[in-house]
Formats: sequence, C-alpha cells, structure tokens
Amino acid sequence: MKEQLESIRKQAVDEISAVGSEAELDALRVKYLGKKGLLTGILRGMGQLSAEERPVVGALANKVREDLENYIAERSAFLKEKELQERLILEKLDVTLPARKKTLGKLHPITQIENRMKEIFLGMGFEIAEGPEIESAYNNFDALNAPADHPSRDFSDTFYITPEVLLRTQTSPVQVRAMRGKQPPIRVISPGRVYRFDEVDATHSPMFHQLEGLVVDKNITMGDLKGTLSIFAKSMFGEETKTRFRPHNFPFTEPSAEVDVSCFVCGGKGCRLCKGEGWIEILGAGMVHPNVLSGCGIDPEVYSGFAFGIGLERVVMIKYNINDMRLLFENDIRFLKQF
Ligand code: 2NL
Repeated sequence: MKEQLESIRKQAVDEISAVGSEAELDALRVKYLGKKGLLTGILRGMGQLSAEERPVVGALANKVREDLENYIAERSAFLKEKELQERLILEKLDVTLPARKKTLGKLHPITQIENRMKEIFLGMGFEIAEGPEIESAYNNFDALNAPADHPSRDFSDTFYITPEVLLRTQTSPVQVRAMRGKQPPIRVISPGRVYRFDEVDATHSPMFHQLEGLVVDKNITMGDLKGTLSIFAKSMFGEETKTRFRPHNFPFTEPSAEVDVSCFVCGGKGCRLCKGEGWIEILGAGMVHPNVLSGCGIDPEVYSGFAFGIGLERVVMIKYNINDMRLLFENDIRFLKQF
C-alpha cells in the first residue's frame, strides 16, 4: 500500500506540474483529493491492514494528502501569477503612442457669418430678438404697411398655413413684436430663417436667412442709419469699405434705399466679383414708415426710426466666392470643411 501511495503521489505531482490553468488544476484536486478521489480510495481500504501497518500507512497517507494540498496551492499561486503576467503583457498600454486625431466639427458658414454680424451689432448696443417662424399674416404683412394687394402677399409667393397664418417671409415681425412690447428707445437685431415660395436655383432657396435691424428713438435720422451701416460694412468687409445708398421702395420704410458696399476684392475699380461695377448690393434699408410705428403703438410725431434687412446667404456667397446657393444647403462635408 505504501508503494501505491508513493506512486499516486508521483503521478499526482507529475500531472499537477503539467497543468496550465486553474480549471485543470481543480479537476486534479477532485481526481486525487475529492470524496471519490484516488487518495480517499486508499484510505478507505486501510481497514484490511494489520494493526501494526495501519498507523504507518495512515501517517503516510496523511503526509501525501498534505503534500499534495500544498503542492496544489503552490501551483495555483504560480498559475495566477502567470495569468496576471500574461494579461499585463496583453493589455499593455503604450502611453507614448500619438493620440488619435479628434475630428472637430465647425460651424456652418452661414452660422459663422451670422455670429460675426451679431458681434458687430452687439458692439453697437443692439439686443438680439427672436420670434416664431410661423407667424400671423397681420405681423408679417399688415403691421408692416403692406397693402392687401401687395404682390408679396400672394398665395403663390408665400407659404400660407391658413389665410391668417404663414411662414414668415422676413424677420420684421420679430421687430413688430419688440415695438408692440415696449416704448423706445429700441435697438434690436433679429436674425433667423425666413421662407418664400421660390423655385430652387443658384440664387434662390425657399428657406434662407435674414438679419434685420431696427432702431427707434427720438431724433433718429437717415444719418444714424448711414453711420450704423457704414460701421457694419467696414467691420464686415474691411476698413476701406465705402457704402452707397440708392433710392428704392419698400412698403415698411419711407424713404427706402438699397445699399451697396465698395467691392472688397478690387476696391471699386471693377472686377469679376462686382461684375465690373465696383459696388456690391448687400442690403435694403430705410426710415421706418409712420404707419408701422403707429400700428405698433409708437407715436410717429414723437419718435422716428430706421430699419434694415440683410440676406445672410448673399453675404456668405460674396465673402467666400460661392457661385451656387445650393452648395450651402446640400451639407456635403467636403464643401463645408473649407470654411
Ligand atoms: C431687404 C430689405 C428690409 C426692413 C427690412 C423693417 C422692419 C420694421 C420696420 C421697417 Cl419692423 N422695416 N425692415 C426695412 C428695410 C429693408 O429688408 O432687401 N432684405 C433682404
């Protein structure tokens, strides 16, 4: 029986030395030391031994069990350490690797221009006013002195939701709301989306962006309008920029003007951008019509004001030399990432 025990020990040690994982080691633990294990089998057979042999074999069996338990524990510790070392190698982080490049997005060119314009007018003491894109026909047309037969009111030029509710065709209704809400002094700009029933082409889109401005106070004159727009033009297109006012007609202003800036490419000599003119039209403006003031609860005998409206797409296209408005709305990243 002693030989049997020694041979079990040798076999167990050989096998334990050969295992490569905790799971295999567990299987051996069961195989040798478990309830139905080989060593337990021997101990059970000890009943047949003589009284002299029994304590000797018993002591040896216990020694073998103890040795195997120790050896298994040792092997288990070794395997755990080995596993850890392997994982450390496998999961090693090379902190010297160059960082993955972050592809930062940027603002759409229309938003960039809008932000620049906001900065310029905020710097001159204007506040930003916002309002709904779905407006009443009253705020969009009547309050702005547009007569009932004005062509812009036509069902084929404006997106009507009902005869009284529409998608705003300009951001002026925001300023109408600003005037109705309080008494002068009023200095607001209203940037935002506007809608017109236009076919898409290189210079038209049924949705585009506008920034309007309005100042109402005592003694506001055309001179204030010219000074304000001159400062705006210089900040936007360069210090040398000149402005030119040409007579025009809008229902909501009187007198009205279209405003040109001297070409910032050729300085006024005439080039491809200004089509040889030396001037580029960028906005419409004028003195707020007395009917508009009184309709909003402001006495035109006491107060006067000026207003202007700028199309953002047009400014973006001029500044970045873009010849087709559709490029601004197709959202092709290869186009947009240039700005
Ligand atoms: C253009 C012309 C303009 C206004 C907008 C305005 C607003 C109020 C009262 C009077 Cl509340 N006028 N806005 C005035 C003149 C021109 O826009 O061609 N925009 C692209």
